Amino acid sequence: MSANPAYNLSDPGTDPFAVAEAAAAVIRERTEGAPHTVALVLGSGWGQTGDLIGETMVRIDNTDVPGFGAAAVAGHSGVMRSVAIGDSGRRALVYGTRTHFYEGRGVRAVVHGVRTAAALGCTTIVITNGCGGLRPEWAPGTPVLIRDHINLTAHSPIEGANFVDLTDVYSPRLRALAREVDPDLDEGVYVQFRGPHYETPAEVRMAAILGGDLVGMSTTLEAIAARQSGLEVLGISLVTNPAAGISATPLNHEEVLDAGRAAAERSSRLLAAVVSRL
Ligand code: 8IG
Repeated sequence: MSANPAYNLSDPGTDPFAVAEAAAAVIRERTEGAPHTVALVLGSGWGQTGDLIGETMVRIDNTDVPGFGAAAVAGHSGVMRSVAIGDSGRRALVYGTRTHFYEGRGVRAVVHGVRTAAALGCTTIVITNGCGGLRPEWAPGTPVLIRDHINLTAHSPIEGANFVDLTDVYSPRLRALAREVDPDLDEGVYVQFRGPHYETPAEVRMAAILGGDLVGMSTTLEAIAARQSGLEVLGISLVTNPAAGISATPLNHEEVLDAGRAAAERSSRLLAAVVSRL
């Protein structure tokens, strides 16, 4: 189905919102019209959240859904799941993987999951990531609420003269709700770099001067698209490493993955508790 040329997001003649509608139609059919109220994009370290929210009712291969490619990174799941939110009768759509801007497949592919969630009828999107931390007190494994962002990709998911307000991208209401679940949660400003390389120490110092607290390679483009579609956004980062130059040792992808795994349970529990209260 995703091979249908009408659903090719990289063709400028394609309407990305029409592809999102087609994707939502497939998900609706596979889930027999179940009411999805929230979608979650699970980044590094957040993978257990789906199981903690509730029972997985339906699994759908990304390749069966218009506009979704197969997983680009080995070990990332190319499957989306419809998960029961406890026994509320509501469902969460849980994406096991995301398209990163650095993959070069275009911004439309990066935000397609967000637009599909909106087309499906979700009113909230939870965007998570693993990232580098600029505050030395954030040990690897610390979850941090995203208060605001700085988009250093020099791109936007919005096409044409469409001036979307970004005053409160990361919902103050949802941040307050998360802090009810965990009053110790810190907040920070997330800076998206293009990647896929990590920053130099000078770039990390720049991010700090600009007002950043967290550095990563995702999230901001997705959050902008979410606001365009009217979704309420909750953003949470898992600090998996001190950003380059913040600690004395160089970054190592294996260490980053280990820290994510070690912290996964606490952060995933926290997020599942927040979703149950949405
Ligand atoms: I996990 O230190 C993870 N992702 N840009 N910098 C950037 N992305 C990251 C980092 C980091 N850690």
